[in-house]
Amino acid sequence: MKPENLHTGGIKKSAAGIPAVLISFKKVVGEAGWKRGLKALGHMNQKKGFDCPSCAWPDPDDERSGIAEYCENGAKAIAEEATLKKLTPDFFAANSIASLNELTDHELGSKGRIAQPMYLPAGGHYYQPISWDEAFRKIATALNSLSSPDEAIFYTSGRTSNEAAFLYQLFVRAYGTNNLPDCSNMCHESSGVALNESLGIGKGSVKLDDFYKAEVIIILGQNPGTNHPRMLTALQKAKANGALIVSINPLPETGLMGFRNPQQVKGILGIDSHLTDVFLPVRINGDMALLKGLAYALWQLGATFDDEFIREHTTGFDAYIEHLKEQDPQHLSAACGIHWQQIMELAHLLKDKKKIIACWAMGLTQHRNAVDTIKELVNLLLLKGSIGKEGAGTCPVRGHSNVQGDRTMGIYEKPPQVFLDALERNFGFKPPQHHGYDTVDAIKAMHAGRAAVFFAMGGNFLSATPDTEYTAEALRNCLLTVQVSTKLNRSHLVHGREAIILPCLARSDKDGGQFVSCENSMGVVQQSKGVLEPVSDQLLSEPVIVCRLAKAVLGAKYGIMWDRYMQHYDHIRDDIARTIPGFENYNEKVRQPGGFYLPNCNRDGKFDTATAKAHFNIAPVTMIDLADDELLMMTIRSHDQFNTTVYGLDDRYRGIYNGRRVILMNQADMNTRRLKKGDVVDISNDHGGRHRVAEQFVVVPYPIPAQCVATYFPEANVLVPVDSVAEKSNTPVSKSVVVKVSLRSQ
Ligand SMILES: Nc1nc2c(c(=O)[nH]1)N[C@H]1C(S)=C(S)[C@@H](COP(=O)(O)OP(=O)(O)OC[C@H]3O[C@@H](n4cnc5c(=O)[nH]c(N)nc54)[C@H](O)[C@@H]3O)O[C@H]1N2
Ligand SMILES: Nc1nc2c(c(=O)[nH]1)N[C@H]1C(S)=C(S)[C@@H](COP(=O)(O)OP(=O)(O)OC[C@H]3O[C@@H](n4cnc5c(=O)[nH]c(N)nc54)[C@H](O)[C@@H]3O)O[C@H]1N2
Ligand SMILES: [Mo]
Repeated sequence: MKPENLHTGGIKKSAAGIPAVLISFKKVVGEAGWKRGLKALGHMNQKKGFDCPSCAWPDPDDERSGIAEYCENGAKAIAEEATLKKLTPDFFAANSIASLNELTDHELGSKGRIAQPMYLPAGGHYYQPISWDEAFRKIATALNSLSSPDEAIFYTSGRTSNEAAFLYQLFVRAYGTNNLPDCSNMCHESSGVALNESLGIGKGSVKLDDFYKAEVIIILGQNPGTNHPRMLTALQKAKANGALIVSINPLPETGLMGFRNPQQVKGILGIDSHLTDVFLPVRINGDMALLKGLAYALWQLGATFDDEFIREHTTGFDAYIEHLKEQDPQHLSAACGIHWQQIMELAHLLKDKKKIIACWAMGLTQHRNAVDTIKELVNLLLLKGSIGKEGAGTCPVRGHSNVQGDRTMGIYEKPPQVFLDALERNFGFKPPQHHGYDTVDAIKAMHAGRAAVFFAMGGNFLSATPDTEYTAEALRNCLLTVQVSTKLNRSHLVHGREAIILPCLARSDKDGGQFVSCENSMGVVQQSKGVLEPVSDQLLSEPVIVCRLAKAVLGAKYGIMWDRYMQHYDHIRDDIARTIPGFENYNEKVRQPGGFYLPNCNRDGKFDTATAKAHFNIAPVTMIDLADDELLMMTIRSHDQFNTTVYGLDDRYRGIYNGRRVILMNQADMNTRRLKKGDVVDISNDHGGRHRVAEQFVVVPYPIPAQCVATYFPEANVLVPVDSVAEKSNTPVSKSVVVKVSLRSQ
């Protein structure tokens, strides 16, 4: 980006409204044409249509909006998929890897859908067409030549359907490894670990309906206006029903401040509903101190806890109170950057409330102490008896549209023993019993030469993972890298000695007459059936890709019925039904309009922990010490991207246009560094003996707490050290990266 092209305006006061509707239509029609575009939009999130490939926010259980059950960013995701542009062999013959590498992520993605399998020979500079059979043969040869199955890595992104995910893990375990890292390792892993340990289930407990019955909704470290826009509709309804909305975020995120519902007359007329009642601009990673402060304040007020719930359903309460007594409110206040008075005021507001929902996303999960912070949030809910009753509970808002389903299907490097035993019982082979690599361990294994074949079911491993340069070295170390993809991305260009791209059908594409199914953020499983004519007859569905790969690698080994699965996906669902609890009569239940809820012990007021009780957790407040010249950086999403897919260069709600290499800074921090708006800086750090630099970022003054800065993911991933990870979950610490900035001499 040339810095002079960037321009900034004010932060928008409200999200959505008419501009969002216009942008949706323009984007979809621009890529797919009127007929195809409107067909796609008309079927998105409808009971007979397909699941939006964007976020995992649930659809309403009852009535779906007749006009549109999607949001601006869902529309952008569909425009991305439904595009009529495609990459023919001529495109690859005309563009070398080196020349493609010159393009930005936005330019790469906008080239179109990958239309046939492509192969990059060792030492080659151009991808060339390859037949499906030949591609599978090459992958099988590579996999079968490794000295151990543990030298192969099988990554999954979160768009993969339940059917594809189940087959994929089945194949990978039959091949002989648990090396199944996934995007969840970088996303809500910390939530899964914390919730499992404290409450006995790694998923959230609320249903959409609970939002409408809640007295308080606390939203921490989440920007729903951009990343889960349909959540704003739920918040608007919750607020109309009297809920108090508390937002805890270093930034005043537009969607949380105000919202114009594009489906309501008032919204169309430009009238905002103000969503947030209490906004606490916490310092980056200050949540632990803030939550502990809140618990302390509630305890001081007295008679604010649900004693009966605590007595009957929890352990560790007395020890937790002893721990609270040791806290120093002024220290907690300083650590989170929120005045003690404000924390006390919030405690007063919560004093008599019994139905609290806590929502959170990456602002809590991607820190070193993420697991403990989420457990501290659970402590608050336990104090208030806010789990296992209507209008209350945990709501970790998931990212990718089927990331939760992929986990349920067994995409996990640390599979529980009961799951492995069920596989053994049903499929006649003994799955590997030792744990595999998660994402960070996989990068390290490839870097150290302990893994040599990398296979990705979707995603963009190079750009999504931390320490881009280090990860690039790791991928280049491989003998073979394979990407099952819809669109071109950086992971096709930074590759192993040989590389293969396998193009697949996307969510909105017709797949014969077949449908697949997905699980949303609230544990509802429902079917998804594509409606668009695929752009090429060379595309295969993900389930078919896995079956053909499995046949090529395993042959008839173990007698697994790969051919039958390909004939009809009902056969896959039948085998899921007999392997995974909660999926009994899968084929029948998934055909009910709107799908079905999976069992959830917390929802029923139960805790599947060793003690059958919920646990209060005791953990210290840890501070990240910053030297005078250091800043704490969070890497966040702009309004115009889905993870590493960059839709455009604007972040409309934050008032940033035509540029992504920006660093949002507090004016006081700019002053001490003698920086002014528009200056171009390099951002750097030294960690673990490695010097990292991200060059040429434009300074944008922004209301962000002192010593905190924000940049966009994935541009700033070069700065996230691979060995800076969350305790227990091993999630890369993408939201508290210690950096320095220096003015570039121009
Ligand atoms: N349109 C669109 N939708 C998406 C995605 C997308 O890229 N684009 N990505 C999908 C995926 S995979 C995911 S995981 C989700 C991500 O959804 P989010 O988690 O909302 O995404 P981020 O942009 O990472 O935003 C993190 C938010 O946390 C705040 N934050 C950062 N650090 C802290 C902190 O220390 N404390 C607190 N309290 N807040 C903090 C940031 O200011 C920001 O508002 O969205 C999903 N949906
Ligand atoms: N610094 C920093 N890093 C982060 C984050 C952060 O907040 N900060 N967030 C992390 C999070 S929460 C996540 S979830 C990860 C995301 O990591 P990934 O899931 O690996 O990345 P995506 O950008 O979502 O993957 C996009 C690619 O998926 C492919 N694709 C799209 N649809 C399909 C499909 O239907 N099938 C197949 N096979 N392929 C498809 C396309 O080729 C596209 O280029 O990134 C993580 N990385
Ligand atoms: Mo995510």
